Amino acid sequence: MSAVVISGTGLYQPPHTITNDELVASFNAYVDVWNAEHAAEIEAGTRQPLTHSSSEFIEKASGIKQRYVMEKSGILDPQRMYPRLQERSDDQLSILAEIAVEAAKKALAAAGKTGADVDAVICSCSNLQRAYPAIAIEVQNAIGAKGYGFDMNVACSAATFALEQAVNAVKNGSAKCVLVVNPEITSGHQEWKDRDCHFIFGDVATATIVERADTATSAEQWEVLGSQLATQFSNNIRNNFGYLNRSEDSDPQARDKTFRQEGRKVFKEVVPIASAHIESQLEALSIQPADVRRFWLHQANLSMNQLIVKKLIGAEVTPDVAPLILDEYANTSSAGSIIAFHLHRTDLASGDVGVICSFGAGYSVGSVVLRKR
Ligand code: CO8
Repeated sequence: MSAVVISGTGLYQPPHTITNDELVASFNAYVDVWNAEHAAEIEAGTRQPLTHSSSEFIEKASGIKQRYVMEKSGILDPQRMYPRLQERSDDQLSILAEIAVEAAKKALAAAGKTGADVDAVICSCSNLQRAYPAIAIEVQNAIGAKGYGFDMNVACSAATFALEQAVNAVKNGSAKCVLVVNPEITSGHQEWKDRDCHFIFGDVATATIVERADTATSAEQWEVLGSQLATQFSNNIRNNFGYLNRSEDSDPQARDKTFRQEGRKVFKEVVPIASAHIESQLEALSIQPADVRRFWLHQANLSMNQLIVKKLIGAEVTPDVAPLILDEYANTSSAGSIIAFHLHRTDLASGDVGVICSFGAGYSVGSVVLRKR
């Protein structure tokens, strides 16, 4: 059996950025208007006033300085606070497929492949634009790929879970060359009016080519030494948006129909889960954590990543060991660890080992151990 490699990755970066200062200015304007509108109830003590957000808090608590978004004016409009996206006709490429295709083109070029070389497409992300036809099949059609495509969703762990499906497909022979895409338009389901989480997410798309080593021709290849997935039920990150909302006669604008979390609980509970997960996978592969050259981790929180890696290697964590991209991109859900891998790997030497690891809603955690060829 040929080894399985990652032979190329690609990144699509949306055209607009929102800095923390811009975000906080619009949020605070919304708060002032809301408090003025509810002044009588606030005065009577029947409603609590909303509180201003702050850039200092955001950067200190999370490490985030800015985020990329598909559309900016709607998010920053205090009367609206979500993006303004144009509805497209059924014969146009959907926006989620479009950004996936942009990332895919770059990954294909990096791997020295064309769409015709691909015989499976997996679209894996935390928010799918529609129920069907699958976005993956639309991407398959747009790039001229053969074989099959399907969508899957494991929230922030969607990329690593999809990589395992891609590796298994190549190993068992159901595909020779798999394109995994992670289009994340998180701005559509972020709650921009909630001070606790309005700063968390950004939009982006990533793509990865997984193929047999004996067909790979790219200059840079990463052998997949193993992958490991785990889930454990938690309500601490949740979104109740879904196709039964109409039948339930529930309010489509209700708070539970967008992203919400108990951030502090998630932080506390997921750090030990993620570090134990990586440790057990490395042990199974007879690799010492201290021998891992780089950890490309899910990008939700700077301190969280430092704690996870510190638990593993028993030393202070430098950006060289665990690179950070969330300062520029914010949390891009499933795409975060792939962006880190995409942007921070060329300096590694042949034989170096690295770990891609994602963790988040579910809870879910997925890790993929790679060795540079
Ligand atoms: N500005 C100023 N002050 C604030 C703000 C704000 N914006 N927000 C909260 N505060 C205040 C609070 O009121 C509190 O004040 P006090 O101490 O007086 O009560 C104080 O700051 C501390 O608040 P927190 O305890 O909430 O702050 P934390 O230090 O815990 O930081 C974080 C909050 C940054 C959210 C942090 O808890 C965190 O990063 N946790 C980890 C979260 C995580 O990893 N989540 C993963 C979710 S992503 C995922 O799984 C993908 C889901 C699918 C994507 C969907 C896309 C939309």
